[in-house]
Amino acid sequence: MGAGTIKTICFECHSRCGVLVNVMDGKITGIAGDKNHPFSRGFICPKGRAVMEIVYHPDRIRQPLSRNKRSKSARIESISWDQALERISEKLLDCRERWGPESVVFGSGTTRGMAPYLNHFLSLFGSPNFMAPSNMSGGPIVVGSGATCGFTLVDPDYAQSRCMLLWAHNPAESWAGLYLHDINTGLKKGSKLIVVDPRRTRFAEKAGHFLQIRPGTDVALALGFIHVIIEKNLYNKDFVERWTSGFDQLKAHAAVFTPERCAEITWIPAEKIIAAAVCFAENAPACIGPGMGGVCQANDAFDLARALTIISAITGNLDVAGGNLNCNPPTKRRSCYGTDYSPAKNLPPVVAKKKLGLDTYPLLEFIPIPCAPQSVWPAIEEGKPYPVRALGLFANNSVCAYPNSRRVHKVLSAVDFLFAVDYFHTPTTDLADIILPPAHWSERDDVEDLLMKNHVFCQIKCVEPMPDCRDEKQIMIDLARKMGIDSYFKTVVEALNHRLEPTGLTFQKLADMGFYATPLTYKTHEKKGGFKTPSGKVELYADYLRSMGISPLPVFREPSESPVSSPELLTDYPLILTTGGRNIVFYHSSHRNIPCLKKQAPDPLLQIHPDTAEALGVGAGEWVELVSPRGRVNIKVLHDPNIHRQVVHAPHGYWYGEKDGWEKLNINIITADKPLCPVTASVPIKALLCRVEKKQEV
Ligand SMILES: Nc1nc2c(c(=O)[nH]1)N[C@H]1C(S)=C(S)[C@@H](COP(=O)(O)OP(=O)(O)OC[C@H]3O[C@@H](n4cnc5c(=O)[nH]c(N)nc54)[C@H](O)[C@@H]3O)O[C@H]1N2
Ligand SMILES: Nc1nc2c(c(=O)[nH]1)N[C@H]1C(S)=C(S)[C@@H](COP(=O)(O)OP(=O)(O)OC[C@H]3O[C@@H](n4cnc5c(=O)[nH]c(N)nc54)[C@H](O)[C@@H]3O)O[C@H]1N2
Ligand code: SF4
Ligand SMILES: [Mo]
Repeated sequence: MGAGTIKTICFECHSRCGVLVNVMDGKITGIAGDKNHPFSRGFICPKGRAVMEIVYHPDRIRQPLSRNKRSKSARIESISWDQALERISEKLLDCRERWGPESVVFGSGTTRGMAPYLNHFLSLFGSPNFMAPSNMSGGPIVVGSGATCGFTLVDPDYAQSRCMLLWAHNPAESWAGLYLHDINTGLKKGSKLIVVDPRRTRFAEKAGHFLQIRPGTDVALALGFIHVIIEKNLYNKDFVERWTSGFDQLKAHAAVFTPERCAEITWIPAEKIIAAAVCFAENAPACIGPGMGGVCQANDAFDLARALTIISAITGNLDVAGGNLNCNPPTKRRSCYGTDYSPAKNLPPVVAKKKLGLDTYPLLEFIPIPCAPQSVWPAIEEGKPYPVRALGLFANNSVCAYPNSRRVHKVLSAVDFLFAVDYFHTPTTDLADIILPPAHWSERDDVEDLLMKNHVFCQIKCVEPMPDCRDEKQIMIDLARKMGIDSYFKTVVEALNHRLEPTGLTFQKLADMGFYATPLTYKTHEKKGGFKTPSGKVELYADYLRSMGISPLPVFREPSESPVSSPELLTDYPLILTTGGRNIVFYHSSHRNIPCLKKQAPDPLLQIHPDTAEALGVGAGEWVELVSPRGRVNIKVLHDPNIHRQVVHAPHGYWYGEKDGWEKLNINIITADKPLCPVTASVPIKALLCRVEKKQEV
């Protein structure tokens, strides 16, 4: 590993592009995209190219640290790995003894590889509580489409499609490595493109149909699509007859969502809605690309995922080439969120049922996704439904990433014991009792199957970890050993081989191959005689949900804060705020300290129509205050003549480089965190109200 070129995959974001990493004298000296990677095909983005600035950054945490939060000085000290793991071990064992294993929660931010190894540890330790932001990320799609057709909508087959519908999704910034090649292949072959977004994104520019939607009204638009498709007799009769249940109820339900009514709700002209729906229905095979955050951060996220699945179903586009594929990773039950690791599937039912959030969101017992942070906070704040005493956070800057940052800050300050694993200090590690330094992706071996369709990829270590930084899998192995959890993995290779067992490959063999793929299959329902749903059909009307108090049909509900549902707020907060559209140079709150990336987008920019800005007396480039009923943050004005005059957009993840930046620059200071989707606990951070204030001269 001293020198040479290593073919591996980049973990700086979800796309996991194939990369070739040059190494000299045990150090990374260069990186390039790998043209032979089946998805990214040579693409590499600025984050991937920044690998050397990230790995060799002077601020990288390089030793375990301890902080005595209870002492006045709260001084931070270096300690040995043995001391750090001893303290964590003692604390976790003590919590288990005194308050039960469920009083220990492990959390991770967006998936950065550790979910299976953390879940496996929790299963053996006895806690059902793995926390992740799934409720505001892909979770509602998985739950909503799973409840409707038995698989998830997240695998659109763009390259073979004749019509691509990007719904709240801007893959040019968010999934460039994974999807750009396929989308461009589709476009080159003449595929139609429909974009549903309040902002005129790069793909909206190219789209034949751009539906500029009022934030938070997506379910109404989706029901409008269904209405048009049924009214115009454009649905796939054969599929509907054979493979769906409840078509008549759906038809009656959608009947009132006429294009005119949808136009009033969504602010999209009726003719545009009709034209886009007709285009989708007439150009099969057609696929829907649902935004992972765009669709999932709404008060009706479950219903939106259901409605999108229904659009795909009634047009005959489920599980067909060019439609929305039904993919199973080759690692099967050992995949990233596979059931072999899931505490819900491995713990005795009475313990599994204690998973935080299940009392309020019972459907999540059947389609298990991690605990929502907002279901964990009350357990720390008020001991409800039982106390949580220890929290371990892996790759998660909760304070900045999660809505209502002040509350998150309070919660993390209040928990008895917090340990955090991160490359860099953040407002979250600032609250930790113990901080552990992980190996960077270029310094560890791993496998990846999440969102990789029918593929599993190999990530090969390029260089040894910085002295005293450690592969997180090794951290778990060392912790398990200290805690006497004997059945945990003994080596990293054993853990990786375990993941790969269903493929019949060892890690070493996969490393030689780079990746392994099973053949893509279509129309599983025809082979298996049905869909994996209670009725065996696509549940257009899901009768089985009624007993859980959930509407059998997708229902549109106004966002909780909107010109319609809270007109009393409009005088003070006249603008609609949507947050968190991705920028290719950053991953959430990460990368703000990487000079070559920071200089490309140094400040948070508020997209606002120039007329709106002018009426407020604020000019382009001016720092203003963005105010919601929950607080205020500083942000810089960016004129966007293409955004609606009453809508503004603010990016998330800014905090770095300014004292108390997490309170001054971070949009989540003013977002709301009450879960409003009654099924998935999704939080509505894409449709709120706000106002813009000129900054007072000081
Ligand atoms: N560079 C980069 N890439 C990332 C990430 C990152 O932080 N940086 N994060 C990753 C993660 S964890 C996730 S979950 C995904 C998110 O992936 P996506 O959800 O696809 O995120 P975006 O690509 O920003 O697309 C969301 C789009 O929704 C639009 N939008 C906002 N409000 C609404 C609304 O009410 N209705 C509709 N229809 N559209 C709306 C926004 O304008 C935006 O263009 O991105 C992943 N990729
Ligand atoms: N307002 C608003 N807020 C949002 C969103 C939005 O659209 N709008 N999107 C939400 C979504 S979809 C998500 S998924 C969450 C994401 O939430 P998080 O994943 O928590 O995002 P980050 O803020 O990037 O925090 C990740 C931390 O992990 C560290 N890190 C990176 N890689 C590794 C690694 O391999 N190991 C370890 N140990 N550390 C690592 C980084 O240095 C960083 O400090 O944010 C959510 N927050
Ligand atoms: S898009 Fe960029 S950061 Fe994401 S995997 Fe590809 S090169 Fe890495
Ligand atoms: Mo996410």
